[in-house]
Amino acid sequence: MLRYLTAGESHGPGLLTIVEGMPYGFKVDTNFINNELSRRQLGFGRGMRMQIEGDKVEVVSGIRFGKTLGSPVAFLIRNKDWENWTEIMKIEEGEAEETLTKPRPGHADLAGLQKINGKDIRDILERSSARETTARVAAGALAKLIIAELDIYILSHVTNIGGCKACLNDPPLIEDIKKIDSSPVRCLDEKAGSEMVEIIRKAIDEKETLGGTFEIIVYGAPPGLGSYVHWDKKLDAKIAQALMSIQAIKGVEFGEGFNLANLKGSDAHDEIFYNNTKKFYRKTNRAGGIEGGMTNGEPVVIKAVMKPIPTLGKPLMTVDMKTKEAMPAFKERSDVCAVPSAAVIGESVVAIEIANAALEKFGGDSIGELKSNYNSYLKRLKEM
Ligand code: EPS
Repeated sequence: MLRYLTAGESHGPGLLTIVEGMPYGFKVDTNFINNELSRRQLGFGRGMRMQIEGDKVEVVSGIRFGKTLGSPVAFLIRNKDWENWTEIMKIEEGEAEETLTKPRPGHADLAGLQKINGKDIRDILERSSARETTARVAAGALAKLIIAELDIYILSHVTNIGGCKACLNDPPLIEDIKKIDSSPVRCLDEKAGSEMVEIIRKAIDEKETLGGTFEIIVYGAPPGLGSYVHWDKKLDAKIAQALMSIQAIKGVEFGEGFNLANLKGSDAHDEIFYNNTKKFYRKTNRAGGIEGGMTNGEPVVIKAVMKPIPTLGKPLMTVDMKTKEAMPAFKERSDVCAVPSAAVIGESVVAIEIANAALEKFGGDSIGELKSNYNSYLKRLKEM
């Protein structure tokens, strides 16, 4: 099992992640990890911060001669912006010159201060910031190395920004990733992509923000990952939790998802077929590749919705914590739309859950052991 922990404040010295449970012998190319980090930084609608940062990992432990040792892998990602925040985010004893006391509706600000009996919203926002997801994408890159060895691949693409929807005849395939990444909004439908850019431009002018939806597809997962036995091992539940933990994500669905409410039983499921080459298969994938908390051998199809970022250029009304007077929330530099980045983060956290389910089922302390266990499982499936 992969266990990971992230640390780091948005404007502190940097972010850290420790990933425990990576088996021995995985080749780790830091260029691949850094490329994942830069994919997370892309997207039209990001704020000035993304022009300051150029996220890169420094390997602190767990890798020798380019391969994992089986010990915890630790990465440090420095915040370039730190040099501009050394006073506000000073580590040594001291006091803030200015405290933030006007909580932004939609952020962790108010409930966070209430929770810790705090006085300065900065003590909350520095950690609740989505900057933290950088460390998760670094961890997700390791998970992608595990699943790639099992021929499992994952993609994400943006399906809606601010009500502008992508229209695709067929679901994207792994070979479409380059094209998706080259769109300024990571949308495979070029026409919708251009419209999305325009509505983001309009939102910038109007000092607004926009949310949207993205889809994640996992190709190549064998049947049987996850569990029909334990509530906390059901794969759809684990994936939903992982996605819901990404800042600003408000909903997750699998396959037909909420549309299942509109369908009859006979239209809601996927009939089972068999032939000698494909073995057991379906002609439809309304379940989104998961039945009974386990993969069923079809692509895993997940959608998630991100709310519009709550830091607004024209702030919503709030109450000053000090004076209790009604006034506009504080504002600071932020993004206008980060759905394309959220999709990449979604890929990373889903990759971690799939890798975990695979490690749980196939085990192995080394890459060789994992693969041989996996291959014997595939062989057995073929014989069924
Ligand atoms: C964020 C606010 C912005 C975003 C940030 C998340 O940062 P800043 O306040 O420095 O302008 O750009 O995202 C990142 C820094 C990142 O790497 O994704 C927030 O409040 O959540």
